[in-house]
Amino acid sequence: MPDKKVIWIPRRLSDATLERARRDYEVIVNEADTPGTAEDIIAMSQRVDGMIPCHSEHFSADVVAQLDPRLRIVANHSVGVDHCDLAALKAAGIVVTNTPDVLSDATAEIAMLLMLGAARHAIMGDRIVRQGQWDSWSPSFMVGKQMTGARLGILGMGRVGRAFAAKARGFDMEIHYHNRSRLSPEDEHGAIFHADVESLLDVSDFLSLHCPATPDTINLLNADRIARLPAGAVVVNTARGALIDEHALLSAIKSGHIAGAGLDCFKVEPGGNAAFAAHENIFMLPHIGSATRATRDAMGFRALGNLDAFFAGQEPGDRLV
Ligand code: 8YV
Repeated sequence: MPDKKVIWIPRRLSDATLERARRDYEVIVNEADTPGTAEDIIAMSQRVDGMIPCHSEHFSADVVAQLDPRLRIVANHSVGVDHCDLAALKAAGIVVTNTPDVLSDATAEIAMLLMLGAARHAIMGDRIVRQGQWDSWSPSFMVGKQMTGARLGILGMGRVGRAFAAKARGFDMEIHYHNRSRLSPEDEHGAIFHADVESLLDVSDFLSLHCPATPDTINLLNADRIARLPAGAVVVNTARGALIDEHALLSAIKSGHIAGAGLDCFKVEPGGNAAFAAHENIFMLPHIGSATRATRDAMGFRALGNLDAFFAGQEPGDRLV
């Protein structure tokens, strides 16, 4: 029996994932569950053959340049890989994988929660009842924005965008989307394609972002684009904080042009944006889109499956570089 490969797991992954990892590998786990620093990543590269990082471990070009050649694979426990400089990792000959598919439904569920919560004043309503401030009722009390029949714009129609569209169809929403390439009619399920972002924004009573953070998508939703949204639109982001110009969003919330926002991700994480806190029509969550038991197990298993394939001399199913 050959020696087990050594892997580093910098965050506390699900119990089932750790159990399987320990069965098949010699595992170094950061039991403290603190984000791995650049120094940690560089030091660990001398001790391990593979790593299963989360989006909290940053493989910048500078870090990659200092990695020991022992490290051969970074099997991410995430679908997004904006924390990895893929070009640098490729140049260093390190294989990189991610965990697509398995988190699409959980993330789409959180997008739906955020959309409903922002549209129907979930934060204010909860606060009023919870704090014993519910002392009157009237037909004009806490009137929100109806989703049923409204136009939903989906920016980025990849796996999560499509899972979200499927859920939104249950709300009888009219689905519009923009994507780098148009989907096949079978995948569109009647959704209306927009060849450019601007034309999508013009019709998005609700807008949900589902595209990756890349140099091209930073501040994709800027002041000019927010201005194009119909008055009273609701904006949802479960993708990456980098996609939104937060100052522009805040101005549009203050002016009332944007009726509400549902945000699971922020420019600064962890932490978020303190300036949003004064606005109860911004419904915020701390980056928990994929945080369900089933999905955490599936993500861990997907990452391990990629490691298993690589160390067996096969092509990992989710290889990016
Ligand atoms: C994960 C995510 O929780 O997979 C992603 O890209 O943003 C999240 O759903 C996180 O990245 C886990 O590492």
